[in-house]
Amino acid sequence: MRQWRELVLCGWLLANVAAAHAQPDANALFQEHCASCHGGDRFGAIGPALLPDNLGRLGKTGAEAVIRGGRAATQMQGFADRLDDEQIKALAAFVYSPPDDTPKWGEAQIAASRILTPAPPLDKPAYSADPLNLFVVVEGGDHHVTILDGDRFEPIYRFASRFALHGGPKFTSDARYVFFGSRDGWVTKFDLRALKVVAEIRAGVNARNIALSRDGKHLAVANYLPNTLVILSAHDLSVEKIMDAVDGSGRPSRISAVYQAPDRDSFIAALKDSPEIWEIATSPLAGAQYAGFVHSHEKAMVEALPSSSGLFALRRIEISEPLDDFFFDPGYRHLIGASRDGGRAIVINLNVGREIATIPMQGMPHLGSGVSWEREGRRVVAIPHLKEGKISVIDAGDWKVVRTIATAGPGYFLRSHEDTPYVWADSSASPTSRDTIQIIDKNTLDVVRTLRPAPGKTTAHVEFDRSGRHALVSVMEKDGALIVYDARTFEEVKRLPMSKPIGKYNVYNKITFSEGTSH
Ligand code: DHE
Repeated sequence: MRQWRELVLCGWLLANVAAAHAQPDANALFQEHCASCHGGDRFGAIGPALLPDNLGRLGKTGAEAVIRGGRAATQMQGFADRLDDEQIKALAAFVYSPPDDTPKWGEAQIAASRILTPAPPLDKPAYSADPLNLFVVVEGGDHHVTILDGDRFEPIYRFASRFALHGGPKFTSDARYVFFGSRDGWVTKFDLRALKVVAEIRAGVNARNIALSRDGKHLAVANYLPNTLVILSAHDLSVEKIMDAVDGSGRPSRISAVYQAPDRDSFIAALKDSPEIWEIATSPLAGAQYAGFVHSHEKAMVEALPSSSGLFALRRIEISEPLDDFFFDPGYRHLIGASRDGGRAIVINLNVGREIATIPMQGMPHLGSGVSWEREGRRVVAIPHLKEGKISVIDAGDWKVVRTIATAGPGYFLRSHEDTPYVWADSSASPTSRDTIQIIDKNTLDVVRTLRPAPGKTTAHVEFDRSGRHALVSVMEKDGALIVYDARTFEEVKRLPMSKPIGKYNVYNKITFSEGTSH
């Protein structure tokens, strides 16, 4: 009897020790604690999608910190009182694992997500500031957007955005509306006159960015998940077309970004996994011309979609390798894309649909951040590098490197304006000088001033006001700031506290497609 009791006790002890060392069931924990906000499939609900691509740079340690302590100013509460360290680690690893199923996010799901909240009619703006000199500031720290008066540098409105907006917002040419895209695929239409969100829709599960057609009628959304390019009506965000991202030989691909090419009346999309670029007509006339643009061997690749009218006709441009991150010359005749290995840039003439030059550019050029101007009678393009402390200045006529300017460190963004003699550059990709902004003379190409607005803090992304007289710089930290500089004297004019202001966009510079800013 005693022996039998000892055996039972021993078995009980062993089972408990084993249980104590068993790996926590991350999926069960997720369903219990997270699914109600983030969706049982992790594709997002009232909370953001929790998939590796959506979480991006947060990292597993960052994810653990959020699960443990929550996220300030959001509904995300901390779980430190309910979950132990091992369970938190298991959950962080789980959200960084690929999903079992490819998300189904087709027309029905997209359409069902649409929310319309029209603003009452207004004759004039709900504020006294110059509507063309507003800044739209995306604050990534607590996922808000601030609308800033660009003359007084005072916030006039602040609202909660979707989680993790990415890429530049896109403005209608009359400055009335601005569109935002989030990494979770949400598109938001905001009325800049009424200061109100008027429509939202979720166009994908993991999106990259958005683009608006020249006539302001169509909005394209580039998706990683699923592999689609979604075209929405810019009027009410209803679905106009879903294009499966499949290359000319039938292989599926992610779309890494979509750009507006107003002078061509088209969208240009980069395929992430295929050596192919898409041009999609945003007017019937542009689409009808595609057959004329291409060489005879390319004709078969021009697909008239969805009708003979030519609207949304697709033109495939075959290239030698997949390219990311595009810069377009003024007029949108040429596109420059970065090679994956970061060692060169490739120039494509969009009219003839073929590569015309290769520019050796070591150190991962960040072409999307290029700016251009006239220098000594020639158009030049300046490009920062993400892996080397330098800026390449290229002649846009012969595609030769005119000068390589040494900087304090690798950086993300460049900015200028027609009415300033300078280009402003950051070194935010540098571990040692990420707090440094350098100002370069557009004529001599010399660095004329180095600023450290907030020593030790990541400082990046500049945007000029409408007149080019002020430059606004972001201290990209949670307890960050927007700093207004006099663009002639480089003196600080004002410092506004903000929550990681990752980007700011001046309405006038955007709608006029200023050569000194991104499009
Ligand atoms: Fe961006 C624009 C791609 C990481 C902030 N970023 C863009 C665009 C592309 C791009 C293709 C142009 C789209 C547009 O404006 O319509 N970004 C990528 C990446 O592939 C990369 C390296 C990795 C990724 O996770 O996607 C990347 N980007 C970042 C960041 O980590 C940044 C600094 C902070 C963040 O919150 O994501 C960041 N990207 C930005 C900003 C713009 C942008 C602020 C708009 C710049 C502008 O002035 O227009």
